[in-house]
Amino acid sequence: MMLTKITRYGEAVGLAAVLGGLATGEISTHLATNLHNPIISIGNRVVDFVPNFMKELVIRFFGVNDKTFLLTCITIAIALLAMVIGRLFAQQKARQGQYVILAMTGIAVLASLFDAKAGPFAVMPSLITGGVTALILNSFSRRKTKAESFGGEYTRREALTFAGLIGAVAVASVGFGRLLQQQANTQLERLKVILPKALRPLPPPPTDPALGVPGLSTLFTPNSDFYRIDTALSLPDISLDTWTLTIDGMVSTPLKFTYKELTNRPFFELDDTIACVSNEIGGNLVGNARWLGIRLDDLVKEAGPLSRADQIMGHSVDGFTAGFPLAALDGRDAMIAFGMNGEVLPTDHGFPARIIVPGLYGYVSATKWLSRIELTRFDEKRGYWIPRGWSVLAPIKTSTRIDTPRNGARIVQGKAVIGGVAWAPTRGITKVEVKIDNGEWQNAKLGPELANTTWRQWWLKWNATSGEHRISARATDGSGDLQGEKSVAVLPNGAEGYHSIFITAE
Ligand SMILES: Nc1nc2c(c(=O)[nH]1)N[C@H]1C(S)=C(S)[C@@H](COP(=O)(O)O)O[C@H]1N2
Ligand SMILES: [Mo]
Repeated sequence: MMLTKITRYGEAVGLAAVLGGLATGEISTHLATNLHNPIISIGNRVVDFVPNFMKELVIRFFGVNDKTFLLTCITIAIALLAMVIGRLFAQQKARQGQYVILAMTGIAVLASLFDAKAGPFAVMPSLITGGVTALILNSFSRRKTKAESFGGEYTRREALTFAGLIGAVAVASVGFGRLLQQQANTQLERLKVILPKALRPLPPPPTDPALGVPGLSTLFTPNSDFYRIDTALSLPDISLDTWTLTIDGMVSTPLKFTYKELTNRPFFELDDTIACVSNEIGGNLVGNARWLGIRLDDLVKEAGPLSRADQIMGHSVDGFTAGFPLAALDGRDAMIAFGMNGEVLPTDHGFPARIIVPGLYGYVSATKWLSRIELTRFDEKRGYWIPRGWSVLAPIKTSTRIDTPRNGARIVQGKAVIGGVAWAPTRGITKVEVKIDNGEWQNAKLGPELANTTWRQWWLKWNATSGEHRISARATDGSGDLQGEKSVAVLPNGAEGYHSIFITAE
């Protein structure tokens, strides 16, 4: 009876001790830049080393919530181990408990060593986390033994456990508070920025057809709904006072700019649809925005690329890299973007600056939290995703998505509208066709074309007869090419195939 009670407390105390350790570790991450708590460090390694097929499965099931899923898994694993440790201590097996803490700390230390820009302090948060956990548990187990020698009063033990829990929660909330405060600082910096207007602003967008077609994607994707894909488990914390952008590598004149210097250059606007190579047919890893920034080709020209350079590689402050051909600067409006849809670039979309190259998938071009542009060679350097099995060259493939009705929907028979978006940056979309059941391909109505870099909305009215229907859609791009019909997987250079849905009219 008494033993089970101790054991139960043991698990609670184990959780509290690990929580206390993690919170202290988290606080220690604020002592220097680029430090991460063990959960983030371990998560970073999982992101780096997890095989492609698993990554695809996770993206398929959790979409843009893949990070939450990963961090939750790691947290649950740590919580389970914390309970095991607590139980070992409660059962007077403190030594075994310490070995488990040591092993966990070892894994975290190892993981943190590989964090981007990891200096000698990288291992500190993990060491502190492990150390504090061990300290809390050791002091608890000593006191417990003492309490038992007094006769093992429950109330005393309960009080001690309670105190331990409260203490840990207090420490944890301090850590959490710091975390929020830190993010608030980045947000404050962002909110203080007032970007210049474009020299020749684009005309205000036309009336959005989505107003008349319920369920159709809006012409521009609001920033809050814009898909987010990156390897960053914690958003980089960047201060504009110290942030700079370097252009170097195979150039005659390496350059370095501050935020102020860059945003004093002439601004232009670009309507461009960006897409992730991992977007499945019918998926939502694609969005359209009005970007605001400066010309990338001008900047590269100023640095003077050497004739042997053939690749432009963006480096992020967090170590991510993306490389695309220097030849892609062929006059298209490649941009260093500082603004998105009338706002300062949101933190999760790359504040303070990112690259946008119309027509290329994000993983080879769209470096967020940009800190360096390196002129290099494809046979010398490869971007983050290339050794992981993805293609070196990655132009965006022509695609169509049916937005409405939703796959599996039950609609009312009679008048209905089928609608969606089609994109083929930088070729543009000239035709979208829809096929209902075994009918002919019918031309859909096309929405306004902002530029050949943006998606086009499309819709088709039909009279839905009672029963089940299969609806497919396909697009033709500005070069007159029909999108690929055969189903092709996202790996290695983007999905192909017509989007088809099944619905029931009743
Ligand atoms: N620093 C950084 N930039 C990055 C990535 C990343 O992991 N880290 N992912 C790229 C990928 S794969 C895509 S599809 C786009 C997505 O941009 P978004 O999150 O603003 O939609 O960002 C690109 N830029
Ligand atoms: Mo991507």
